[in-house]
Amino acid sequence: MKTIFSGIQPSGSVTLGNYIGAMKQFVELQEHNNCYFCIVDQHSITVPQDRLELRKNIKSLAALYLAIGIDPSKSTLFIQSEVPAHAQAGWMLQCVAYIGELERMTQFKDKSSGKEAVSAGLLTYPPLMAADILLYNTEVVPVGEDQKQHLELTRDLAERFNKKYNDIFTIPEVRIPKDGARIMSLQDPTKKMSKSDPNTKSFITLLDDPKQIEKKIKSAVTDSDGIVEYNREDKPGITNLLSIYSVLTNESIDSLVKRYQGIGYGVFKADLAEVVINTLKPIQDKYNYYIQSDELDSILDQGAEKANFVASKTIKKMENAMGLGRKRK
Ligand code: ATP
Ligand code: LTN
Repeated sequence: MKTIFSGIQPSGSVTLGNYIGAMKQFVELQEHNNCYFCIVDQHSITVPQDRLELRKNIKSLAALYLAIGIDPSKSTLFIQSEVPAHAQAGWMLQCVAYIGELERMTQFKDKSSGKEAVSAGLLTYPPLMAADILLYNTEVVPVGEDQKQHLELTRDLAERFNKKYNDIFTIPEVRIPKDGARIMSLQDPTKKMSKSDPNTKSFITLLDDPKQIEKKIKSAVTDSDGIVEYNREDKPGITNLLSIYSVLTNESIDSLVKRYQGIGYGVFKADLAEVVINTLKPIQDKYNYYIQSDELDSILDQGAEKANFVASKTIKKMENAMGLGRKRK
């Protein structure tokens, strides 16, 4: 049994990329591990958010966690801002991190490039993420490929803290799925599918209805040669669709390629739309139940209580190690 931590930002509607790259693994992992799943709302305000929209997205993400199969009797589900230790530990770790290493993060470079006003929080996002992870003595962090660099920094910060102050942190391992670790945008298959992409045709959300799913897959950018083939370099569009098809059905890419030989993209896309619709239908039914249920608030209250209990102990250790305040037991 290992301690697992992962987080998702309530920065929009959860996409098929988030599901395949991260959430799908959460459900398997909770069976034999001590899992914490977090709605990282403090991370989402590193870029501008509408307050009412953010509130809606937080609740919606909580309901989605439950809808995909997170079981509150097995996992701790909570909201980051309801556990003050995250911001406290985030600050201490900002003081351990160097500006240079934060500026080298590709997510920071991508999200800040071309923007006039870039918040300081966007730069100091990774120490807060490290805090999320290190507060719970996390051993494994399941995430998509794009978070690998942040995980390496988390390990560096933990090692640096342990060496400089006191050996209190467990060094976490990253866990990236073998298939589907990087689902690409349906409109630009060289970019990752992202829930904050302004072009809504570029992603499928877990709450899209069948008509929207059909439309988005039908208009997914491919190429003009009409051959269903896996080739990341030359045919990124159809390759991305093949990956989605394969992870959702467990049918191998080879078998799919054989099955669709000589058949055009139209049929392939129509079949894929059906696969996606059928995968999402039970999730959407459960979502509709949870989003209206009082259970949601009590699950989040219990989650925050459990997380607070564990995280506040780590805060005491961190403060003692750094010499903050007065000695506490
Ligand atoms: P944003 O666009 O607002 O930055 P996002 O869609 O990238 O958000 P996050 O909340 O940052 O989503 O990520 C949640 C989890 O989903 C992370 O583990 C991340 O690695 C994973 N993930 C995000 N996008 C993809 C993708 N396109 N393919 C696979 N995994 C993904
Ligand atoms: N940075 C992540 C979200 C995130 C996270 C975490 C993931 C915040 N804290 C802790 C794993 C563990 C993202 O942008 N996807």
